[in-house]
Amino acid sequence: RALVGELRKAIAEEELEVYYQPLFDLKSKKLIGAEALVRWFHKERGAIAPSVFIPVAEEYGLIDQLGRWVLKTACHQLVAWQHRYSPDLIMSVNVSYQQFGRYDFVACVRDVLHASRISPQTLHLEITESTALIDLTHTKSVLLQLQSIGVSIAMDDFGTGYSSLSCVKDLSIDKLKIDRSFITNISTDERDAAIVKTIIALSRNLHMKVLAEGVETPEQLAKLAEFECDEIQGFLFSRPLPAERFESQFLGRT
Ligand code: G
Ligand code: G
Ligand code: MN
Ligand code: NA
Repeated sequence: RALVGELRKAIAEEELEVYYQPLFDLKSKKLIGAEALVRWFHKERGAIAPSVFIPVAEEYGLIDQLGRWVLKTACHQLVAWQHRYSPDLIMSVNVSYQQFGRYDFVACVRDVLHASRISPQTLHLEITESTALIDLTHTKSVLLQLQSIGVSIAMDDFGTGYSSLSCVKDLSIDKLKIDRSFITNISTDERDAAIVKTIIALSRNLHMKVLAEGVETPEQLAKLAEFECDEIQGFLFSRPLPAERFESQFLGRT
């Protein structure tokens, strides 16, 4: 596909941009940090969605380079914000299965931490259940290595995989990010509400943090408060924003 060549060029010429979506503590409503989300603004075609180009990058072996660039960019942004605003701010970065599967992934994370000088405790890496289950032995080892450095692991899109419970049984996970498909109807569908409540209880019992993704309405937020979810993210608070807008909107006024 022609898109591959263009993507290769976009990565090389840094035509990509990292956007940031705020993460909040539900109880205190305080900003915790951000999730880094890559964006591609093509000169002629305009914005190309990650759901279009991430799979292309994965298929054609570009995701490792792209992922490293996002990680590096997000960590450098974080260190600037930590200096200016608060040393406790965290950055959550998505990791694709191909990046995660590489023998030098931990070394790459270590390099980026070293270069940016952020405290490892403020970096969270998001992996999906399907990534985790490709090679459980590898996953266990990588998670332990990352956690021994101090990096936290979040299970992204939690609940949508084929063996969500096996993941939390066998792996050391710091945070569950409840997939937004469970949040959408939480205030109207008792079954969805029961599932979310149960995932929150699961997190508590296994000493994991829990975040609800895709919060779009005050009604959903009220349910999540009732269930005592720890953290929230979604369009109700903000869409992913370019760094400058994130800063002026969520950090500038602290
Ligand atoms: O931001 P948006 O909702 O359009 O993202 C669509 C998908 O692309 C999501 O599944 C998200 O996790 C993924 N995505 C966004 N940024 C990155 C990134 O930097 N690396 C990887 N691997 N996936 C990303
Ligand atoms: O797969 P992952 O959870 O990393 O995907 C994150 C994506 O979800 C982001 O690209 C972001 O654009 C999208 N997203 C974030 N909040 C909301 C929301 O409240 N509603 C919807 N529909 N999408 C959201
Ligand atoms: Mn994510
Ligand atoms: Na998700």
